Amino acid sequence: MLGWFKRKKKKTPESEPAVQPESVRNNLEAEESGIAGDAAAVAELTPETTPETTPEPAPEPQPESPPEPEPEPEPEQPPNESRDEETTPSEKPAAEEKQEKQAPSMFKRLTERLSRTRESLTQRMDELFLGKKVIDADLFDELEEILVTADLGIATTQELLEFSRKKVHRDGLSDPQSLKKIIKDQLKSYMSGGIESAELILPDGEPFVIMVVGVNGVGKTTTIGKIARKFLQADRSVLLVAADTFRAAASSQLKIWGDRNQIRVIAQHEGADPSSVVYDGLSVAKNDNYDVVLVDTAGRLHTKVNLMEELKKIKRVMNKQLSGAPHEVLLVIDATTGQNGISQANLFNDAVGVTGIALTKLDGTAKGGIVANITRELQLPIRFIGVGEKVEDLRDFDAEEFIEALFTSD
Ligand SMILES: Nc1nc2c(ncn2[C@@H]2O[C@H](COP(=O)(O)OP(=O)(O)O)[C@@H](O)[C@H]2O)c(=O)[nH]1
Ligand SMILES: [Mg+2]
Repeated sequence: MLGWFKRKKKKTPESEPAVQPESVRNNLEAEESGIAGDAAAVAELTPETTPETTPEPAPEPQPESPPEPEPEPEPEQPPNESRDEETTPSEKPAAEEKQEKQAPSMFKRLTERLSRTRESLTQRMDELFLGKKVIDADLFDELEEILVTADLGIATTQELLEFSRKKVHRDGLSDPQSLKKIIKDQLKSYMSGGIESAELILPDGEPFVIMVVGVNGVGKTTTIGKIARKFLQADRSVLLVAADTFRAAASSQLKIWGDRNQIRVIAQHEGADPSSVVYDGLSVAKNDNYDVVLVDTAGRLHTKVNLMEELKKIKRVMNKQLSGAPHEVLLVIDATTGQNGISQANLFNDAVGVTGIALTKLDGTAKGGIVANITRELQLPIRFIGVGEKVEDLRDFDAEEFIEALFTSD
């Protein structure tokens, strides 16, 4: 969990008055499976084209139902999520191997969740290679069609095929299976590009501020709720800041996540200046020594210029309040939007300098090739992937695991 996020120091529990990690953790475990329904119920799915003047009826936040009583006693630490944030880069492969062994069901779940991409990319490739005895021009043509359909993007596809052609030629290969291996390895290399250097370190004695950006409906608020849980499970205190003040429903949705997780949420009235909410939020975070601050922002792209100006201002205010903040500008991209996600990334990157990506909704798409396209085109690390609406469906992105999940023949 949070593999990209290096822990620099461990606070004593007394210095974290805002949350009670132990009880919170138990609570969290108890309601793990119930989270998707409520979040979806208040999700604001404004299409980008919705005119600003036509407010949707804001869905009332669901009344909080008390957490389901947990029938079985929970183990002290969740078995697969307890220690990873201690992982240093050199220890990582061993730790991952261990995790893989401990959690075959997690891996299996990932393969199931990626089934649509597996069908469109790897299974089609398998069918193609099975029917061919030699590597020829026809094979490359058909391969090109498969890769583009899986949303690898034209440029990435061309580069990948060019690389493969050269390697086949240079190594004198003729067996189509060896071509499959070349493609798999190269995809992995695209997906892990730039990630090593992108590790973040918790600042000493100061809150770590994550500014979450992205267009409407991509999954920002839900992703924030899920990330908050990861930090809580790592015994970090978390503060949420509702800087999407555009519609009341947006902060209601965040408050529901906050209530459910017993996390404080800083919010103001609808229409308030988002920068002022952020100012308040960081003041609280500093005064009360929070470890992590997650800032939700608006995503109404049809007023593109205003939105970008607003985000720039938020960023300036953060930095004024806390030098070095935001430590991470996390762009959330909906995998089902395909190439449009790349354009969004460029837009947000130009405005506020994106440092990491959360790619959501990979479960609902056959176009999971977007992962390689994003990492290669944008040279930005993917921190998290979303493969469903449950909390455990937001996973740390691991190129190796992702590729194995796509290529496993199970
Ligand atoms: N299937 C699926 N749905 C997701 C995922 N991530 C978010 N969602 C859903 O996407 C919808 C919009 O999410 P929301 O957080 O409100 O988006 P926001 O407008 O960017 O804040 C909600 O119904 C979420 O439950 C994911 O990884 N898979
Ligand atoms: Mg939102």
